[in-house]
Amino acid sequence: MLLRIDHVGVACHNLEEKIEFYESVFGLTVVSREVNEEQGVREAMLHVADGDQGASYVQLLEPLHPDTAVGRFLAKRGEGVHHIGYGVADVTRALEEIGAKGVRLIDERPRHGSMGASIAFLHPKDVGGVLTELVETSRR
Ligand code: V0V
Ligand code: CO
Repeated sequence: MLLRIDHVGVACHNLEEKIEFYESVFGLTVVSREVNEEQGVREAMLHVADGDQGASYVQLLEPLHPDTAVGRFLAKRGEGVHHIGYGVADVTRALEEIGAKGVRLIDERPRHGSMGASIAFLHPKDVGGVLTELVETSRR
């Protein structure tokens, strides 16, 4: 069901500073920047590699407000890995299959994600403490 790791989401206080860090230390390139009001984030995707099933990225996340998912995470845990996003062929179908196994779905239906993807989150408490995102890449 999981095709690949699409991205690793990293929470940070200052997006521009972290972009500069990943560019200068790892030589990564920003391929997309977006403000996602629904998710409460300003985010950037940095391309890591291409594979048979698609590309993989680091997603840097800065909260739009303290009272958001990433804002609360930063207050509680500080900067670091926030979630893992796995590529799936069909996010609606994956949600049905995973939900039927008793894993709590944060999103019952897909939301808008970075670069036109359809995304949905699974509750970290049911995935061994890992906030898990399903990503169906845009066909465009
Ligand atoms: C919170 N918890 C986490 C966690 N965030 N555990 C692992 N990884 C995380 N990232 C734990 C937290 O320590 C608490 O456990 C418990 O979950 C409840 O957390 P809370 O502090 O009450 O925080 P809430 O109210 O923010 O709820 C947590 C969830 C929330 C995961 C339900 O953050 C959420 O709905 N996240 C999904 C949306 C999201 O993260 N969007 C930002 C990325 P204890 O302390 O009680 O044991 S947007 C994105 O990736 C996009 C757009 C994209 O890829 O395209
Ligand atoms: Co993400």
